[in-house]
Amino acid sequence: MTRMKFALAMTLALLAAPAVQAARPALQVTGAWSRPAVAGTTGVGYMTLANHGATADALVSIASPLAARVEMHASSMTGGVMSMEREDKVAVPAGGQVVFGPGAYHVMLIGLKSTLKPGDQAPATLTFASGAHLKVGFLVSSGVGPPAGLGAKSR
Ligand SMILES: [Cu+2]
Repeated sequence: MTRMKFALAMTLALLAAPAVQAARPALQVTGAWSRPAVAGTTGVGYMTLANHGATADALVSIASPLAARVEMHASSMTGGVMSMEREDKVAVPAGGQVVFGPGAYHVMLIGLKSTLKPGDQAPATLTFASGAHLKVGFLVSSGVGPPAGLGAKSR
């Protein structure tokens, strides 16, 4: 009887373990959105990137089947002029988060192979310095702001 209860408890523990891990991965993307853009032009992507793990990581590359090339950019204001620069990597501190939003870090989908229409999901794969990969879908808004109800933090 006791032996059987133990076996059952072990089975339940083993079944539960992967579910717990899947519910809270170390790296997580939330509020990923994009703006409408015509094929052949450049699209933009915004998101919040969180690192729940105890080890610092960095986003080092992004690829999308919808774009010829994807870059990480940082916007900055210098002398009243907004400019942007390509970043080779974006650090995501342990237990911290990085916000990609208008006027800050953003993802550039260069050479769009198809038009991004409101309601579309632009798929991309994020690659981190640790070797981790994350799949993300940038939900295309109907205007300049994030899609309604997305809960994207755009700052
Ligand atoms: Cu840019």
